Order: sequence, then C-alpha cells, then structure tokens
Amino acid sequence: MTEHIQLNAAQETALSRDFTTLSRHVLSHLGSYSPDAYDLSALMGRIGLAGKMISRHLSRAGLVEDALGVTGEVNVQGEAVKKMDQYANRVFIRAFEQSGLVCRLASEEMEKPYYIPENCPIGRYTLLFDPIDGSSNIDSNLAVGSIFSVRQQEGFDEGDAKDLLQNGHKQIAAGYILYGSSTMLAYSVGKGVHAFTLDPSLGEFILSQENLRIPAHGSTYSINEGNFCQWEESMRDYIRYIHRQPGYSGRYSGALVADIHRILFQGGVFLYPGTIDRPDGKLRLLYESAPLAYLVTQAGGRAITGKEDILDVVPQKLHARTPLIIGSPDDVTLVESFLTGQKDAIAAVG
Ligand code: AHM
Ligand code: MG
Repeated sequence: MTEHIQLNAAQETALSRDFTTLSRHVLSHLGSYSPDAYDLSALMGRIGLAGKMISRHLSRAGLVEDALGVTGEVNVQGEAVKKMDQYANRVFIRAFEQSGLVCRLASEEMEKPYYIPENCPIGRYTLLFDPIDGSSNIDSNLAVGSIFSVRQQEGFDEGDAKDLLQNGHKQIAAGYILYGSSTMLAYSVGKGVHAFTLDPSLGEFILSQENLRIPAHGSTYSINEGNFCQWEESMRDYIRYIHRQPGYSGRYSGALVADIHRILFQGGVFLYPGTIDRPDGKLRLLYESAPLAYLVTQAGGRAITGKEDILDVVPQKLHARTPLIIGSPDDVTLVESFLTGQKDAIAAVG
C-alpha cells in the first residue's frame, strides 16, 4: 500500500516557496487563466530568461572573450557602446523572437524599434528596455541592471512607432533585474511589486518578497554631487539643507537600478536633475524613468520631474530624457517643496 507522504510544516513552506516561480506568480497574481494572463505570464518568463542569460555572461565576464570593454561604436544617445550593452540587447531580442508575444522591441541602444514581423499578427505587446543600466560599472565588477516595460501596441505602426509616445500610465507591466551579489528581479503588473531571487542551483527566479511597500521616509539620498555646480539653485538649496540635517547618508552606485533597489527596501530618494549642459538630465523616459516610476508608485512611492509626475509625461521622441526624482513619498515631497519654492513646507520639516 502506498502511504500519503507528509513533510513537516517548515519543509512544506520551503517547497511552496521554491515552486513560486516568476511565470507561475504572474498567473496566480492576476487571478485569471485568460489568454491575456497567459501572455503576460509567458512574457515575464521570457524577460526572466533574458535576465538569466545576462547574469550568466556577467558572472564569467573576466573569463570570456568580448565581455568587457567598449565596441568602439557610439549609440543613438551619443554614448560609447559597451560590449555587454550589445550582448544584452541581442539577448532580449533573441528571447522574444518566435515567441508570438511581442511585435516590437525598443531599447536605449537602438535608434529605431526592432520589429519581429513573424510575431506581428499575434504579438500585441511592445517591450521597451534598457539592456544594461549602469554599464560604466561593468569593467569594475560592480552592480548593474536591466530595466523593462511592456505596453500594448495601439493601431497600425507605419514604422515611426508613434503610439509609443504616450504617458507612463499606458504601461501594463514594468520592472528591473539587478545583477548584484545575487541576481534579483522585481516586477509589477499593476497589482503591487514583487521581488524574486535567482536560485542558481534551480536556474529559476523564486519569489522572495511579495507586495513590497517602500518606507515613507529613508535616511539616504542618492545623487551625483559632482554635478553640484551644474544644477539650478533650488536643487543646490535642497542638498545644502540635507547636509545640515543629522542622520542622512549619501549613497550613489552609478547604477540606477541598484540605487532604486536599495531605496525600495530601505527608503530614501534618488535624484538625477537637469544640468546646465543637459536641462532634461541624463535618464531616458521610456526605458528608465517611466518603468521605474511605475514600479515605485506601485510600491507606494513617488516619481516626479520636479514639475510633474513622471507617469504624466508624454515624450516628444523615443529617446526623450527627463529629470528624475524618485523614492519614498515623504522624501520626494520634500525635494519637490524646494524645487517649487514652497518655503512653508520646508520650514515644517525643520
Ligand atoms: P546607462 O543606462 O547608459 O548606463 O546610463 C544610466 C546610468 C544610471 O544607471 C546611473 O544612475 C547614471 O547613468 C549615472 O550617471 P552619472 O555617471 O552621470 O552619474
Ligand atoms: Mg540606463
């Protein structure tokens, strides 16, 4: 006779956790087994696959040819292309070819979207991504990330991808992968933020934090203070104010994803304001600012340009940039009060 085998409670809990993989989580979280839910789950699974491949390449970067250094080319942003930027961009494309899921991929590294004609009759989604965020960190073996965002294709694209020039509320999913001391993925499909850790022994992203909530306030601020003399006076006033407050620490990793990850868990604020040379700052709206704004907002945080919510900004072109102030709601509101000259609010917080 076969006995019904029972494990103890701790073993059962560990087993349930190990079976909560990324694609299974998306399905169960959407609470539906509709075609849309299956598509989103498959889409997230493909993003996870790309993340695993990039993570593997990064982990052996010092051992393999063509992983470190620059290609000698300059991208559409006018920045030197790293070999890893090119590799990761290609990985995302390969992950979605023949997937039937997306018809277009648009990335920080490509001037125009990459079309997958064989997917177009059925692939209703567009993936927008930054394949390697913080790529100047790669050659020093420091943390980098990938950022992704999913939008539904609207109407017929005549090759100009005009329908992508819409605000961030149009995103239906967004998140990032952080290649740090472990590889983690955080995503939202508009129902909270969930974080997964890549278990290398299983080769799977396993749920590690569900329904993340960002602290209302944190003690770190994250900004490249080397640009101090390039900022507007109101931004300099904010930084001078922070310097006078006890208990604040500066933390800036050079990779937006890594800084946002810390802020999501521990609170604080990240700032990349405009400068004299670049009034719109450095970060790209469609591939960086809007996806992270969607995610952080879903966790209870805020993201603004200084003048308006990031999610309300309509880009004029695919590679448009915006200033970005993002993080804990109270900290973002404090920065905003400096930038909009609301001195009363400043006095109230000391
Ligand atoms: P990248 O996507 O080309 O790497 O650029 C974005 C990165 C962010 O990850 C980071 O916060 C910022 O650029 C750092 O820029 P800077 O060196 O000007 O402070
Ligand atoms: Mg980037």
